[in-house]
Amino acid sequence: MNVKGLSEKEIFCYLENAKSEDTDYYRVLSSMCTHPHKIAVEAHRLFIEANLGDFGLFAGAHRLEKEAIGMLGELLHAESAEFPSEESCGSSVCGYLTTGGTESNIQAVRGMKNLAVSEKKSLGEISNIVIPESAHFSFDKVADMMDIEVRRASLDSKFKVDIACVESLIDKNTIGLVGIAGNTEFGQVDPIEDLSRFALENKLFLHVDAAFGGFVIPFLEEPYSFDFKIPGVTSIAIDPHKMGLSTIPSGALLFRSPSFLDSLKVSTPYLTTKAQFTLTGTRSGAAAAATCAVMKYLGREGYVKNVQYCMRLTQKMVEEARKLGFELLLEPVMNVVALKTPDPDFVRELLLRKFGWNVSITRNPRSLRLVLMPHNTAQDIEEFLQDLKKVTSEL
Ligand code: 0PR
Repeated sequence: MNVKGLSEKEIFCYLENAKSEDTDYYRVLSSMCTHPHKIAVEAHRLFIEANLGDFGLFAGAHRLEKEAIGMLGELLHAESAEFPSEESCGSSVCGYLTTGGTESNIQAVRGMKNLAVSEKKSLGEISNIVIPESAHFSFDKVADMMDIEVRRASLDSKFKVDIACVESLIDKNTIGLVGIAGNTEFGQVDPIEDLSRFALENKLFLHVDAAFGGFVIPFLEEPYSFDFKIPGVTSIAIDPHKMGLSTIPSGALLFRSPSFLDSLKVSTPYLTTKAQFTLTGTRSGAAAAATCAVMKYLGREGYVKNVQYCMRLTQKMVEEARKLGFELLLEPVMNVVALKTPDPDFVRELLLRKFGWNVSITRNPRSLRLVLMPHNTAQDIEEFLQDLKKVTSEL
């Protein structure tokens, strides 16, 4: 650290210099985050010091968190959703705002584990959960952090989890299943109703990772069934900082039953509240304000427009790529396109080096993965496909 402080001018010059190294999402086709909505940015600024880790001191920010949870619960077809009171939240769906999908997934599995232990479900042996092979790498962290075996079920030809494989992996130590509503690489939705049936038959928990799809699927022309309407679903992760247009860090975790949150509680003797069930201590009240504000501002209609825009771009990408002779791994379900090319890793490198495009890659099979977000434009797609054609014709 420098001994003497720098001037304001020097600091901002330094910051602007650093900022110029960021992409500003120009030619970014690899991100599931985007520019936050301007209303979210303003709300975030207004609540910049609010700490939801000690929400007794920040009653206003906490009220906004509760409202956001209520709106998210409604979106996900919970009968009603609450941030639980000190005692508990009765019988309704409840939850809290997390830092994102990773925290939500970790906490969902931690809840399963704590409840299974209290119900003495796995008798001293290592418990396991069954997740799709396409699950986000946050589940690798779950495996690493908790004494839980993470079993991966293979995918079918449409990149949904293979239901027969899930069934074959369930045994007496299985405590829960995970389904993904909008998987990271393909944008595909797992058969949540089938998973729900297994969960109910075998008395297992079922977590749905809708970190990306949660703000897409409900606004599609033909929405898929993935949420609390399905009886076996016990928890859902949904991220306002992805397609919800809120600021980072904004995730959310909702549980069907308050017993999950109870199982995550630790006592907090010197705070304004008696107990905490969140993973982090200090939490951003700014992100909660941003999420509540942008959801209220856009309303259902605003999110429908956002998803329609991204789906139009997706359609354009698909149609024009096909005209140029490219094939797809699957018909896009949401705004994620998996494009077959020869040597996708090399194509990705050339696209970046020669033309400044950021694209990513699906793992199995390898293909170009393109996420069409609100920061992308129709012109981007035309330019991208021209550049892709040049790169692949040189191979
Ligand atoms: N679950 C799913 C289905 C996800 O797609 C992601 C993130 C997570 C959980 C984890 O969410 P957090 O990163 O909020 O903890 N999916 C993207 C990914 O990791 C996120 C992303 C965002 C990647 C912006 C790149 C990027 O520029 O691939």
